[in-house]
Amino acid sequence: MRGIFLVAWLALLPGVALAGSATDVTVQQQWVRYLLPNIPAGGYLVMVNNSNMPATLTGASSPACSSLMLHESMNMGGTAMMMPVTSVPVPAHGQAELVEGGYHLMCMGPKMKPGDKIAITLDFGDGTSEVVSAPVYGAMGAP
Ligand SMILES: [Cu+2]
Repeated sequence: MRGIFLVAWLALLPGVALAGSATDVTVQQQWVRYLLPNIPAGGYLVMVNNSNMPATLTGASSPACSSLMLHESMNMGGTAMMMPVTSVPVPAHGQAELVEGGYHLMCMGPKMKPGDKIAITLDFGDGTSEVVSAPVYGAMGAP
């Protein structure tokens, strides 16, 4: 009896550990701006952290991009620039926005057209990932 009880208890452990560390981030308002095949497409969205643990976006990928990078736009001595970043923090019970002029996704080699919906996988620091479907708009953004 005792042996069976121990095995059952151990089997529960991974589930308990997972529940304690799972990212509880809701992704909203996702969309992609597509210009031309040889111009990287920008990806924008809002991440809402519903938990009391800080979360971190650590990467992204999409079958519609040869690579999908995390970027941050900044102003360096009056010149607008963008730099790759390794992560974007999402504070506990807070949110992080990927927007024009701030953190954003950069889709290199975009294979899409306005009107499409592309799948974007967002990877988080706790090892979880989330797939969202993002509508593709043209230069003017949402119609
Ligand atoms: Cu960029």
